[in-house]
Amino acid sequence: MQKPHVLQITSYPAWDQIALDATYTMHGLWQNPALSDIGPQIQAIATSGGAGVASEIIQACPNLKLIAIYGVGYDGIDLALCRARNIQITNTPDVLTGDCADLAIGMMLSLARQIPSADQHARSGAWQTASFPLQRRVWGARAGILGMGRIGQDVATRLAGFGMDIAYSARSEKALPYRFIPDATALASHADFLFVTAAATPDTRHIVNAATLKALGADGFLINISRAANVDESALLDALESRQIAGAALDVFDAEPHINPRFVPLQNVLLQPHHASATQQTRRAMGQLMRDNLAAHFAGQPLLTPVL
Ligand code: 8YV
Repeated sequence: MQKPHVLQITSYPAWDQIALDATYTMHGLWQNPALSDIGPQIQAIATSGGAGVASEIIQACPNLKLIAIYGVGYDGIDLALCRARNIQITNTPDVLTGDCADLAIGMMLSLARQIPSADQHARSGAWQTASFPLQRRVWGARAGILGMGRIGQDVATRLAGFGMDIAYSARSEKALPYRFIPDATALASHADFLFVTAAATPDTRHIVNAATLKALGADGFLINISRAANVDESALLDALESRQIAGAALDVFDAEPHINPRFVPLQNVLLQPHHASATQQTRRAMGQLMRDNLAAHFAGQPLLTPVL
């Protein structure tokens, strides 16, 4: 039997690639396949949350029926186009929730307690002549969570262990033991630590902007593990440079993997390479779920985790 043709947008760990190659004829986009030739053969696309799929690629594949995402975010895909073309989409929710929440907590602690600089202080010998400066206490502080989906809720559960006063914004109030503050700027005024965990949609674009940052204030920290589009990056850079906010910890950037050079000299920012879900265990589970969705599709079975 002929193996189905699958267009692959990004690279995967070897264990996934071996399994995909065994089952499908994979066409890596980075190998510059002539889409005008192979486009009509492509029945599915495998991509990642960050990479998505450009609409021109979808248009070049007239027989495309499924886009399987290795990741939870589907903001990089034109949903209206897929709906109109009857193309289904799957993602990998749940399996990555705990890792994303773990990194958010790690980023909060690293930023507030300046753990990377403290390491440098001990490592460099600077400790022999000077104590490390006093830092900001985390436990008991006020947290704001912008976006109370699975990841936001897992962040909240962890923050409760730090005795934090937790509030959140979401499209609607949820049956949760935290204060609901619908407006993002009002949430920022409440927060010492503002976590951005919302899925990126046209409605959330730059939901953290100059006004939100002003409300967060000189003692407030921003932690973004969602998508760069949720934050107005140039307003954030202005706020960090002028110390209008205390600091930011970021896992996502407008031009990632390129980082705006204005971030580099800032001491009040912690920079992370979009790796919230990047543990061995979670990436294995994400790869398995993506492949299970592909397999279900080609077997004519219900998809495990459909978005569309
Ligand atoms: C991954 C993500 O970085 O889940 C998402 O939407 O952005 C991340 O978990 C990505 O999908 C894997 O490369």
